[in-house]
Amino acid sequence: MTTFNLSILLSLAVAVYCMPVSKVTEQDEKFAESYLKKFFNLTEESGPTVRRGFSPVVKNLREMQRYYGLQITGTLDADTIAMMKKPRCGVPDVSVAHFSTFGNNLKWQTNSLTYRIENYTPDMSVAEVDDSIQKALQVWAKVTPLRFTRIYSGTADIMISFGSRYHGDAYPFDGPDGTLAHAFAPSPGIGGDAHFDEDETFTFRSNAGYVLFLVAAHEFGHSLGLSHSNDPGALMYPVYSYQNPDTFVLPRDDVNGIQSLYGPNPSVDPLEPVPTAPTTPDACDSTMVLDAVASLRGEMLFFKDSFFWRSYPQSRTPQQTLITNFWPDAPVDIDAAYESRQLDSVLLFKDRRVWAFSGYDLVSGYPKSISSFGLPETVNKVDAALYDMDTGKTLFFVGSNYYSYDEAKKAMDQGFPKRVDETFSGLTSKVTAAFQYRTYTYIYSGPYMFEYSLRSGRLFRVLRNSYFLQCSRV
Ligand SMILES: [Ca+2]
Ligand SMILES: [Ca+2]
Ligand SMILES: [Ca+2]
Ligand SMILES: [Zn+2]
Ligand SMILES: [Zn+2]
Repeated sequence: MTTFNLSILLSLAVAVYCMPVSKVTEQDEKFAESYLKKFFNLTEESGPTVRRGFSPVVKNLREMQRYYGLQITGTLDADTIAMMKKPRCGVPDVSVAHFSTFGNNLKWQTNSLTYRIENYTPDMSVAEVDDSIQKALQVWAKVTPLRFTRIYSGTADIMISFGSRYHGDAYPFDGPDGTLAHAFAPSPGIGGDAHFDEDETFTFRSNAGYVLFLVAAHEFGHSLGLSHSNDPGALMYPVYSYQNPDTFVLPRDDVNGIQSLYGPNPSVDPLEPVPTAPTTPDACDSTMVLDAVASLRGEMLFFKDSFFWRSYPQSRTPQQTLITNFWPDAPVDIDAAYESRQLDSVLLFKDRRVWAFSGYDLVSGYPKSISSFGLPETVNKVDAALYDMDTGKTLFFVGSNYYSYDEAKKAMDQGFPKRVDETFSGLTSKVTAAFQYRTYTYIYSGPYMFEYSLRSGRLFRVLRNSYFLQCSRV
């Protein structure tokens, strides 16, 4: 019999990129080992190491790093530990593609399912729990023929309960954070059931705890037969991230997953507008226009919609993540970004505002108005920003002009704005993003990237955005 342990690991997200290369403690090693055991099927009786560098731990560690798009080092580096400590669901991460199911077409044989809420959390009112659970099931009902009926006694297909530590199954919870909840794949008995860790603080819609609706909608995906997805935009991604429950729309990857099991909803009113399922930006889309690009401590950050890719110099596959997973207070769909050496921060621009983040934290005093840089009131948004390491100046691109800001003097330079094509030859349309990398200046215009030497003004090459943002699809 197959039971699936979906414990959710939630823990404080520690700063990832800004962390100095910290020493891995013995505690971290133990933590990592139990993480790999839980989620990457590391078995205890894996036997002695046969070949150096290919011990079961290293193999599982590499698998985990590949799954999350981390740099595949096979060692417990700071990024890997930080990812392991993020709040997540406890179902093992077995898929190497986007959505996945539990295999053998494990699904309910009927479209009419019952659910029962066995007990309540004191964190929320009864009405709020009822509403969260009902809405979480409707997420799936909207896109499938599945229908859910609530019962108040007896055994339902989906039994829902809150409990802490040992709570009657083989998968005890772990106290605050770490595991948030777990659910069981479709089958009689415990199959379909969803358990929530009472040691967490659940909320109706606030980010001051874990939004029950979001956790429950994810767990019900398991109750209905979905396993985890490695699409960072998917509801079935193992790591918890906050979203506003009022505007939540089930992402395309999850819709594809659940419809592969149950088919589409036959009773959709063709006249009723259906919100478009959000899709995750695809590095393999050669027509994609990036929102912004910035360097950060030798890494490259590529922003698009609610996501960014983070590229390590030595890694071939950039890691894609939600912007808010990294910086909960950050805007999405940003206009421009740059790294300020002076502030030791990354600055994100959207409309007339700018945010500065040092590590995971919003720098105090931000967000500010872009006029704090001396940009005129008539500028409604910055199209791109570029920090020039040689001169310590930041260039702000606005329409066909650009401004130069002196980071040390904290003042706009005289003689600006200038026309972009005065300095950057060959650029015929608007600048959409810009950054410097290894002494070259890269100016994006739509899906094209122009490589310059800023000092000589010489244009070297015209490239596609796939030059740095590599498409990893085989
Ligand atoms: Ca059941
Ligand atoms: Ca927990
Ligand atoms: Ca832009
Ligand atoms: Zn899960
Ligand atoms: Zn349980």
